[in-house]
Amino acid sequence: MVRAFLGLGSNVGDRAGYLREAVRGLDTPDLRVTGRSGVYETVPWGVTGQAMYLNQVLAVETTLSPKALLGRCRAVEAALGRVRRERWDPRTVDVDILLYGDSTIREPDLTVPHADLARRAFVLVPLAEVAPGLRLPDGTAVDSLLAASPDRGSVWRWDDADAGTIGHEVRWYDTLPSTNELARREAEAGAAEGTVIVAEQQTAGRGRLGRVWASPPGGLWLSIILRPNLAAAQTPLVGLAASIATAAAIEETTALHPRLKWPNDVLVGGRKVAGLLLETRPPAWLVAGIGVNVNVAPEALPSRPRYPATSLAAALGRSADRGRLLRALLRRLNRDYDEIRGRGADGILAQWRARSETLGRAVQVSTASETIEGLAYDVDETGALLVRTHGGADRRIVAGDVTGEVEAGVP
Ligand code: BT5
Repeated sequence: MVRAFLGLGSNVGDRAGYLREAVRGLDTPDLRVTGRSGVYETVPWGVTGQAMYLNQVLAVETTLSPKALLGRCRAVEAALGRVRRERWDPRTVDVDILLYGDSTIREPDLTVPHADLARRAFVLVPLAEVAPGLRLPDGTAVDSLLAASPDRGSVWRWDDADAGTIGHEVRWYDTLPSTNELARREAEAGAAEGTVIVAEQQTAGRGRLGRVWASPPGGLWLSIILRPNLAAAQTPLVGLAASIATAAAIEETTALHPRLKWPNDVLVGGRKVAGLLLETRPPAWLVAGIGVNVNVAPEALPSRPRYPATSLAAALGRSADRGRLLRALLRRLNRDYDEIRGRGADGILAQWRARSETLGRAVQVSTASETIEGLAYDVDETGALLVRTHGGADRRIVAGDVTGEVEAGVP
């Protein structure tokens, strides 16, 4: 019996399902699966625009030779539908031999330890979990490789609760002009509801009304393709839900307590940490673009923003985990989006009111045609802001920028 370690990866379709099937296919009398790590989600490495992977590492005990084990891995891949063409093709499931006892093998079709093992956090993290204290044949400790791994932050634990419509496929790009721009094109071309597009940086990130959105590396810049089938007047509710999800995800993954500024800004300590841009062609599609200043240095933010700005890293004094934040956001949005479509606006409005920085304040709201001053006293069932002017008239505002008292409290 030889103890070996296998690496599993999947980035199309029901990824977690493929991993489970692969474990079932591998576990046989001559190849016993004796341990398995948790499932981790990872940013695809070495490519741009591919869906994120799920990865897992298995500990096995086997009587198979290395060649026979390789044949078994290929057979399980083939049974699950993977066609090997290009090295970086999307894969239903990929099964690699990471380690085979203390052997070092250098042959054309088999390199053990696996060539990527020492460098890639998506292998090292689950390997260290399934075999604490493990050393490679040359004596190197897996833990020390992990400590030196540059991409540790691009690997996070996956939760089966993350398997909702929104985020079933998250495509990760290095650089895009604007994730919203690509998402709109993809939505027009028929992309599935819930497809998410993320970019490490944007060269033409945009805010509302044609404004520029600064999108340097370190932030979380994403767009979500939705097909909510709501009346046009109700689409702002999706914006409220997305900003609530953003605030809730920040709260869940950091110690911060974000507040919301109408319509869709997320504030930390009175400063804007995230903004939202909804673009829609009802009833066909709606794209929710979300920009979160995560690990963005204050110098990389606009020097004279319309509203005081900050980043999570600046507020926390340390960097924050973008992957966990992304998943927490998508999980929450899945829930609230279903609720809006099923039960209506009440739950979302209650959550928004509870986090609101705008309600109960004297505000100035600039719309396309005028500036309205008064007390912001509520939002209605479509997400419009209700303001009682100093003259006592009630105004309902569908789109605008809030300034005034809200800013007075900001240093
Ligand atoms: C927004 O606009 O707040 C919407 C931001 C949406 C950005 C996301 S990123 C992913 C997706 N793809 C895109 O191309 N966009 C979306 P608005 O409320 O109009 O705020 C824009 C104003 O905020 C600018 O005029 C600046 O003054 C300021 N600003 C620009 N970049 C900022 C940043 N990174 N953080 C805080 N404020 C910023």
